[in-house]
Amino acid sequence: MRNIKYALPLCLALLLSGCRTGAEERPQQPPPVTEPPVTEPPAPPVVPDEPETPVQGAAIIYDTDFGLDVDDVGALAMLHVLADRGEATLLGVVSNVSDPYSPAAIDVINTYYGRPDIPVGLAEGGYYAEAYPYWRDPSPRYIKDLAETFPHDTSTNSAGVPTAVAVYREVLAAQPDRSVTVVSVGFMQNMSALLASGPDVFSPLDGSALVRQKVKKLVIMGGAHPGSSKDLYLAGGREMDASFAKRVLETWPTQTVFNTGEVCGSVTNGQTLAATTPEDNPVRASYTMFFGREGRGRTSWDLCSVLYSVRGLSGPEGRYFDTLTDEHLMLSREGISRWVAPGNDRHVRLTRTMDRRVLQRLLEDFITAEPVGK
Ligand SMILES: [Ca+2]
Repeated sequence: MRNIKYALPLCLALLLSGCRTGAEERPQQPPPVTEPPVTEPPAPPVVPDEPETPVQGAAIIYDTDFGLDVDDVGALAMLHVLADRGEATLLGVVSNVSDPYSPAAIDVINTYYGRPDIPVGLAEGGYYAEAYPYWRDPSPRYIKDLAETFPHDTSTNSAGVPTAVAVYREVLAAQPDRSVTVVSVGFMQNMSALLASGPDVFSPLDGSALVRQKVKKLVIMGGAHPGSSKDLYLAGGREMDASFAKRVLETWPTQTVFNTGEVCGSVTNGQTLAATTPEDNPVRASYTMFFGREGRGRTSWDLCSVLYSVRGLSGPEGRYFDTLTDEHLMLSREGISRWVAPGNDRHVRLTRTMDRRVLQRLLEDFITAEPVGK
């Protein structure tokens, strides 16, 4: 359109030589080599403003004890389905078990849902190095089977995988301020190490300042109301080291929402995977390997954390949760937790308002949905 302003002067200048507008007469001779009559510099190449993967919906980092229980798999599947629907963006996944099969198994799920390049990090320190269900013998170790059976490109040698802290710092540094939701569904040594981290190539900020600047909210699956002396994640697992959770509870600088064990303790998921999804679905395979047979469901602790983290208290199906802020969670060095009044402006506790069976159907619909494009 900009060339129009040159059309009239050009016509006037060329009047005597018979300027004509439009296509009223076709030339009898083959036209000369056509060059634009008005010379303008070529447009510079378009440089997109957006990052490579624009964030849609809730921006999520998922911190999981992937391998200890199987609801972590269902919750990761749910994040992918929410991402398929434009409701969430999975920025990174970090494992808080040190088992080297854990990142590879996470990448199996990411690959199945068409997101094979999501950064995956692994906990340091040797904690929980044998990621098997803590109440069982080590035999049903589904993450090893997943990594050895399904497509992925993540090393099963921990030396070839970035640390969880590195993934946290790189992902957070690249995001807008106060935009990221951290979903913690396992142990807390990654978040503790992040808080204690110093400046690096990704950010000049120390860990605490980086979290304060970039994180909107932390959602923790763990604890019980009114308290517990044996909560796995607060007490520090088999190592019984509560110092990681204690640091997070006392110094994490953003609002922290607790999905305590009883909120979704009666809500199951996964029982219809074998009947409704194909055999090459690794979510289905995880549940089958975990239980040793098909058709069994698992408690939806981690899935409820994902639902709240992405959708908040309510969604198209109605109201899922309410919140209470009149107490805060205290943790002793021995790992004994207790909710005590008054509130402290940071700790929020979820309660469930949706009927158990309605919520169960909703979660099952998520984890049995096939990936977009499959
Ligand atoms: Ca978990």
